[in-house]
Amino acid sequence: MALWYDEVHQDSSRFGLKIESVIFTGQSKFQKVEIVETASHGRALLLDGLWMVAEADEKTYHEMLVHPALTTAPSVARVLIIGGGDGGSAREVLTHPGVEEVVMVEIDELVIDACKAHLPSIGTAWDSDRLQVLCQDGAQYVRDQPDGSFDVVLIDGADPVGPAAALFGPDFLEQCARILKPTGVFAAQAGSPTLQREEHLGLVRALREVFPVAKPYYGTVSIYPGAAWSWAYASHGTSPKTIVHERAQRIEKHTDIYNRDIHIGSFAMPNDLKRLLDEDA
Ligand code: SPD
Repeated sequence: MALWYDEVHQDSSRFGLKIESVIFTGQSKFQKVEIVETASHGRALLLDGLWMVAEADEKTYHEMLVHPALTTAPSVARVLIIGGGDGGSAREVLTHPGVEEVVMVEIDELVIDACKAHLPSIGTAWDSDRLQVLCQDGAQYVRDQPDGSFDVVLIDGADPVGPAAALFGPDFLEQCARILKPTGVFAAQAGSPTLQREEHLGLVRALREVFPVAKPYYGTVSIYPGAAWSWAYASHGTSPKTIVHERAQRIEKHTDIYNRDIHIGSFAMPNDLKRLLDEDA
């Protein structure tokens, strides 16, 4: 009898993958952590039964979270990642030689330990001497940082339920704006523009309350609800379209998804979302 794991989304839709074997299962004080071998997507991580990352499409997610910010921020010396316990975002950030220090703050040590042990293809930069990993509450960490202390802040959290819910609220976003340098760039995963439309719009609107520049951008991640996915870019003035070409050109040599055409195109919006966000349509 074949084993299937389904993510049930808001009691109205589900996405399932056939499982070849369960590699790891554990319970932290925050959530259930599982790593499975799937029939179609390689190894995958689930938190509380929700698909977080799979080897087959993690680059569509991590490259698009990281590189629009890292190719447009005027300086990328100090980068903060909140969440990101599988190590994929840190790996992509560290491909930029201008990055001097990455601080990654993941609340759940079990996620890091399980991913280090069982998803080594994703977290390939754990040993970098430019990476500092902290296991603590990311929201509290951000509150404790001085003004203007990071060039880039990336939010690589789960969806806004459970431990990641605090990462979508106005208080947290205000704190992120405060710890960014004046030219700094913020980027976050921003949910499904179809199946999580209210959460997606809510995050963009909340960002617009605290940042002069706040733009959603779009792509696909096949294991996430609806497969259509989004991220949000925000800054005190830096534009997502002002690409530092020398930096982008260098990373395009190794990226599977990201390139400058994808970068610019991902900021195109369908008319219905433009109208809902009061943009000209
Ligand atoms: N629907 C799940 C969205 C999860 C986004 N972050 C996943 C972490 C990958 N590093």
